[in-house]
Amino acid sequence: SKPAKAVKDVVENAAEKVADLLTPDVPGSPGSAPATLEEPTTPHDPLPPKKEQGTPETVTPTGATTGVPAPAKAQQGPYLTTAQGARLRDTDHSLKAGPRGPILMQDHHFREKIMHFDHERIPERVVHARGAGAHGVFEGYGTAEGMTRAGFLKKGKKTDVFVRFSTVLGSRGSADTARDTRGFATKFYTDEGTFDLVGNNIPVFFIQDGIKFPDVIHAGKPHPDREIPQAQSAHDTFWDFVSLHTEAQHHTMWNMSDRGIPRSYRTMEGFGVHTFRLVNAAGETVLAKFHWKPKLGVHSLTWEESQMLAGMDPDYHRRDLYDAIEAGAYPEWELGIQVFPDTPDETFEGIDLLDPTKIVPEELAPVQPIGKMTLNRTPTNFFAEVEQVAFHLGHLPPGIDVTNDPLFQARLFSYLDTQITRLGGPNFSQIPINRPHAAVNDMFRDGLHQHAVHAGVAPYRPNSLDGGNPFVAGDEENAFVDVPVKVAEASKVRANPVSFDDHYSQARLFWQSMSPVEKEHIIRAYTFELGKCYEQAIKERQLQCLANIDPLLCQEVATGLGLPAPEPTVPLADVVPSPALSQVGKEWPADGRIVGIVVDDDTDLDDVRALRMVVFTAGMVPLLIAPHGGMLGDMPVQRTFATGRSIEFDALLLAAAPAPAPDAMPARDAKAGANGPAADNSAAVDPRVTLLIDECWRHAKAIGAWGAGVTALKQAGVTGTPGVVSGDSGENVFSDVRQLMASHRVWERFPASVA
Ligand code: HDE
Repeated sequence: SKPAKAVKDVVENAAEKVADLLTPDVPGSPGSAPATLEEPTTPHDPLPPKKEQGTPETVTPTGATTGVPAPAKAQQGPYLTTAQGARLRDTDHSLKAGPRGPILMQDHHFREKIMHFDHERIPERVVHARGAGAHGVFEGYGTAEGMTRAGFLKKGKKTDVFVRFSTVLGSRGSADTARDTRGFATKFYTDEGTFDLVGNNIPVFFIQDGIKFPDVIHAGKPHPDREIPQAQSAHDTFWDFVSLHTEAQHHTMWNMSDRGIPRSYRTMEGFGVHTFRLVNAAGETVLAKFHWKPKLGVHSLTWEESQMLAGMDPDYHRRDLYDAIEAGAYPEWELGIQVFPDTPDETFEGIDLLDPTKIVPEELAPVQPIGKMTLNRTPTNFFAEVEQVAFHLGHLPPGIDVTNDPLFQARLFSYLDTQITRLGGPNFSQIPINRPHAAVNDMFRDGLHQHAVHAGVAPYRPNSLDGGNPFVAGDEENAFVDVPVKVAEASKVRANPVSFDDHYSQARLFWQSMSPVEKEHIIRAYTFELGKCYEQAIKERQLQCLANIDPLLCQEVATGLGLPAPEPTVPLADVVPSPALSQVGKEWPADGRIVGIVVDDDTDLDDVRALRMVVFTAGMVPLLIAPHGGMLGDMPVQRTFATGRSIEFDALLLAAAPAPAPDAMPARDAKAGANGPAADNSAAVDPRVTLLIDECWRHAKAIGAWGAGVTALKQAGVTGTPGVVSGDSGENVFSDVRQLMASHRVWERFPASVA
């Protein structure tokens, strides 16, 4: 056993280190604090045990305490113990009858350890199983004060948040970059009760009535016989459903667009989808749709990148989120609302606000910013926080209320219900990540996993035994307002309003709003997905839907499938394109982007050192890629030609043209890309570097070179093509590359075949 002094020293040192770790680093508006950005994957010592293993929500980052008593500590003291706290001297050997066994039934430590392990897993979410989460803070701008009484939107008010991003269809272990809708669920721990904004990165949904939800999900999930394909919509049952339930065509169009393969969670928009009702202190109401606008702009992967990532780094989005936060490049979104008058017909400019398959173009109702969210803390324990977080649309603070959107109404049932199975009973709001930061006094008692020790004898109202406690609140005490909306006098029916019958006009609006390169991507996506279907009738039915959206789109996909393009069966809607829907043609900050720098032992290190500082100062993360690992002078090599692959980098800089190493892949003759000029093979460059350039070129990333690096560009045959720059120093080249990165990609490299 260790001498007590040594143990004490270890614990105290660890506590100090943890205190350093827990002190939030300067969040820094990127660019302002270059020193806080660092390559997050540099090998470092294992983290010491946390000083305080109380749950993170006991005291929140903004200093607020939760509304419930401090929870039991998860881990205390330096010694390994049983679950009951008895110190242990051995956990590697079971208690046996002699060294050769058998194991004794009486080994209580063995039984407890294995019993607990056997039950470590809980059911994964029936949808949105794969996700990643982070903590942060929301600050209100005060601009919504006239419209809602919700306190967290008041000017300067700071509220802790926890966000979970997710894919929809895949299992918990599936790849992040599958073509899919992304969940964007935010828990605002407001002083007035938790508000869950459970949105997606796509502003519309597949179905208009929640009763179809099991059906659309059954169609999207793997086939029941073989349980394939995983995390894919490219299969018969999905296209069978969406071509039969044509209301799904608008959402499907978004999925087939670049929105289905985001570059990062940090570059996704978020949408509350449904129309909400806001109510102010005077009881006046407006209808509103919530939007999250990412500071970094909306940006996507290319299809090839997403496929490569699914194999090479299936955790890409999760890693990107956590690396960015750890590097100090805190992701930010502005929360905005589109506001509509609360008229009895609940429409705006002819658009039914209760139809969740419809958007209101931003050009008709601008998104008004009402606050900003910054994600600044990664989870301490993934299971405890990301897996156990439970969102529910009915978690609403005073000032925000529901509408009669039939999808919204169905969700109000589903989210509470699903947690009973997933989290094992009705007390999941007592799990630390789910605890409100407002005081809770709910009269709910007992049930599985009850953690509270409720005092008092009268959990009912009114009572005379507990002093009348709890009391009900009125307007003065900021009670929740169920807006007394009139309900139409009507018969019970299973039917939709007539306005829900238009299934194509907005899919057409989306298509017509895309730039040529985005249209090209959509065509390729439909052609790929339908090409993966076996049933001819399904392909034909979906082509009919495309014909009803846009004949050109239909024709292009039909050609790819080798099928005739049908004529439209509905009149084509006359739509006014919405430029806000396109991701191309705008400029954005490139904070937290990754810049790969190819160097070798002959490279001028002073130049590279200066370049790294400039990249840091620009708020980006430079990664040195060299033929071997270890150090290059005083700088760490972060990727080698064996471990670095193009998909990780947003831009590539070359300071070297390293000769082929013995372990390199065989060289190829000429540039493989269909649109690139022929390669110059006069200088032999390591083919892995050529591949790096080739892929970055194909994926329309900015590429720059100086010195020997220019030879590598020549060898790859990309010199003189759009977005490939050279200069006389790293700094010089980076200033051009930085400009190119503002547009996210060098779009000219995609020669689109459609106008
Ligand atoms: Fe969900 N959805 N959903 N959904 N949803 C769930 O709740 C459901 C819908 C969304 O990170 C489940 O706790 C129904 C629209 C997100 O924990 C479940 C309907 C939108 C998440 C459920 C919808 C969403 C979920 C599964 C149709 C965007 C992940 C686990 C009426 C506005 C939340 C859980 C997280 C999760 C039901 C439609 C977003 C089964 C019945 C529309 C982001 O309750």
